[in-house]
Amino acid sequence: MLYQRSSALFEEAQKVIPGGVNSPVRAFKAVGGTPIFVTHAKGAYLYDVDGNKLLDYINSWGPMILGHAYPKVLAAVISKAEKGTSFGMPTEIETEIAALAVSMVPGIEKIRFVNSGTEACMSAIRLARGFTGRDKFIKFAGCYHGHSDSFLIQAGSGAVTFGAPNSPGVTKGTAKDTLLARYNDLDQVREMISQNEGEIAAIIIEPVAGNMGCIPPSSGFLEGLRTLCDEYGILLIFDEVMTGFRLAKGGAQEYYGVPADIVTFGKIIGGGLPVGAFAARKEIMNYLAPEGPVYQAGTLSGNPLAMAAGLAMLSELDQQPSIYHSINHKTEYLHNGLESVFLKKGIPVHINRVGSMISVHFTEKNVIDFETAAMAAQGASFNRFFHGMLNNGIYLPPSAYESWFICDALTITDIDRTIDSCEQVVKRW
Ligand code: HOZ
Repeated sequence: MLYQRSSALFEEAQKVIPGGVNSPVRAFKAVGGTPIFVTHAKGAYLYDVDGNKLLDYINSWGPMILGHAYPKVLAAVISKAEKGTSFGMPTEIETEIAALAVSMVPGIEKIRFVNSGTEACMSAIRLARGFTGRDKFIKFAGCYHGHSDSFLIQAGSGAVTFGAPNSPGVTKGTAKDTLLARYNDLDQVREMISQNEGEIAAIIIEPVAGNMGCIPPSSGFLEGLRTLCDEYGILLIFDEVMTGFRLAKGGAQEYYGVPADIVTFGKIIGGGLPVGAFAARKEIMNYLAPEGPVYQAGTLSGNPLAMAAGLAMLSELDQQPSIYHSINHKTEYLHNGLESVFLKKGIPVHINRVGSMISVHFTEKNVIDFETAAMAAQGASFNRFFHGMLNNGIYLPPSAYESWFICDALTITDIDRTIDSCEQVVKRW
């Protein structure tokens, strides 16, 4: 495949945009080569400026559960846009989508819309601190909760892809209140809590980690966190930016049957438009301004176009729960197909999968936390695999530290082609 026009556009972009991109992972620095400039997308496919057609396994990093340019989502956005694009005043549709989200997600009674997952997580921590009157929180190495200062401590996703999990610009004062634990290590969390008793406001976690590849919680881990939080008066925050409305209507809380105190959402709740949200029971949410003392605000929060897209997609998921069976089945089919290709060739891989999230780790060991994910990401295997697949028109996340996301527009024929492509790539391994 040729990427001449993408190359030229990348050159131009670098003159006026740092690194030529507006989010680091897109730059292909981790895998090498030229980032691909997209013109449009439909269903499971992306179309680029060089006329290439690519099968998409990132789906805008998660939100395109139904595929790109889904007709009902498009129609909702277009008809809203004709009536004005932003008012900074309340609109009826905000209550409609809030009520729908509250009906779909267990344990939440009120929800506040913001503009991104970063904002949602940052606000959730502030709310937890305000509610408990405590300053510290626990996060897990390799989990990524957006780029607000206190989360950029051993962060996953782009931060670790480029070897900067602790960003300059985060002050020591800020960093001291972020306690760092190993994913899937309940004993360490227990110890940390006892060393900081009465000081920890919250534990924030991606219930399925998706920013160090896909890593499932080990059996009993989420339940154990719940118990510890109850015991010590700590709020449990599930960052469901990737898992919310994707693993199940009610996200990871429903999928694992473990309730959180605060849940955060991102791109998915806006159907792919710039939206985030955080939600909890009334007792907690009523701490938020203007009802309570914890401040949070934004002109574009609850933006009508974003709410229209989110409402259209959530309604579709609510009315057609068979979608979950379908995307999970497709992901399992992909998992089995890829695994048998690698196995036949004797290439050591561990494929992690939960629902419609999946990632291939080139390693003999189970990938259960940041350390094992980082070990698997070393070496050239992922990059070779990425470029081999790309040459065959299959677009995977351009980093070993990112989960792949399956959309329902993907067909079994598409997946068979993906597995065939994998077979061709490993033939030349
Ligand atoms: N860090 C995001 C995924 N985990 C990537 C965002 C983007 O480049 O769009």
